[in-house]
Amino acid sequence: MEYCLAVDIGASSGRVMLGNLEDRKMKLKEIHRFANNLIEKNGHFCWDITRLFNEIKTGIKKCNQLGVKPVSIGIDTWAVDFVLLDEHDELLTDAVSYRDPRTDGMMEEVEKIIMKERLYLETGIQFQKFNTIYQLYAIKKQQPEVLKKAKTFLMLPDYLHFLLTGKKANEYTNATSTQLLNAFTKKWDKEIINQLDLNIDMFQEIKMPKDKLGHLKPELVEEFGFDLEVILPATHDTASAVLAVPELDETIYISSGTWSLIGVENDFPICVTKALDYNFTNEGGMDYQFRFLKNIMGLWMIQEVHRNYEQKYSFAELVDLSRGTSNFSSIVNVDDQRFLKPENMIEEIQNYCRETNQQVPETPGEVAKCIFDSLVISYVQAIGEIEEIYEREFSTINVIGGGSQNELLNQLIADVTKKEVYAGPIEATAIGNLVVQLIALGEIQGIHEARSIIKQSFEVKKYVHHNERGGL
Ligand code: LFR
Repeated sequence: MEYCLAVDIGASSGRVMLGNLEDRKMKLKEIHRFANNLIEKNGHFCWDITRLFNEIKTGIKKCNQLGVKPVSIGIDTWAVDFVLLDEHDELLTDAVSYRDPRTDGMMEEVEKIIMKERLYLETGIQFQKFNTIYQLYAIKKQQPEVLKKAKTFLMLPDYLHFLLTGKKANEYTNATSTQLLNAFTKKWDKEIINQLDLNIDMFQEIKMPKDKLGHLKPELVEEFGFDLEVILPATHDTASAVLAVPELDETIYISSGTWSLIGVENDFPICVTKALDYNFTNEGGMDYQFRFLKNIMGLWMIQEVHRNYEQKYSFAELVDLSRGTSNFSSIVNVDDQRFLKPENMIEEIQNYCRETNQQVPETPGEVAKCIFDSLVISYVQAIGEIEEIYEREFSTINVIGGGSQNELLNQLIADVTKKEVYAGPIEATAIGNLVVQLIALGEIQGIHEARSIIKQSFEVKKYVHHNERGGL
């Protein structure tokens, strides 16, 4: 019975989870949890990557107190963000966040060089102004000397794995989110990279989930008192999360966290015009599956509101307060870029309502209701687009991730879509991360078996629509 460590870092918190199989059921124990947030550094919004690495080390050391020696570790985070290293493998850049405005206008600049349609046909990736391609182009325009010195490009989980092992690689699922990987060859798209005059040599070999990257550096083995092998999970958190959807055949998933990722799984990328028009992406997954999905602004909005109210109300209280405002019905377009990183989310929502001649939310309950209702409207629209492209209806929706604990939202989704909603597992991302390590270790035979083990191991709640309500 092997123990593995899954490190899952999201935009608002990270956790180190210890996992193993017992009687063909998966056991999961959170051994360390830490906060994550944006910090302002050198004029940019950044992630505190040094602190995050120290938190990972703290988590690993906790195994000693528990008397457990795991054999492997894998790290996942959000996508698109990266660091550049110089010839001495020192950081040339901060870990700038995708919410930083440095990419403003970059999508338009890149479009002058590569036609949108072509970029989509080659990469299958949606157009988001924060994609790696636009972040790299921003560096090229704003700090050309940095790009000239860059010898290594690593996405954030790649960099954290490098700090553990000293080994460099670009993991496939995360690399697809750069919009620089060819969806068909599954390799770096040299033509696109050359056309943008980016140094092709800084990109590393693409490695797949399940590949073994290497063992810990000797100094870390000494510090922890035991060795670990880095087994690459799907390092893009959404790729890991979707692996943990218990049954995918008939269902639309919503990976619900800071973002809501809504879509279906496929054997091939879908790059038809409609998919481009609706801005759906085809992100790479385990075993070369594709996640055809759409990014919806997600719980980020309520997380920011929670922060703006100076944590005076818990998330559960905001949900409860929203229940008492049934007459309030203003809606915002959650996908409007103004909500990506506004100075103050409450004021941004209020201004939107004012500008669109709707009732302005004043109380915390009204603000929360406006967010939840608006999210559900956006889900319904995305589901309609998926069904239109697939020319079929899906009967169920599986909500996974931290957001699947929001019962109000789950019920609302069921009421409005009239589909059955299954909620859970909550720790989908860590579970998906772990199963890949367990597959690599030969403890699970493949993703099909993994999904059936997950189904037997974790609670999934069912929501059916209330006919009498049926709508917002
Ligand atoms: C979710 C996620 C999304 C990605 C966004 C930015 O955590 O990874 O999949 O589009 O963050 O990286």
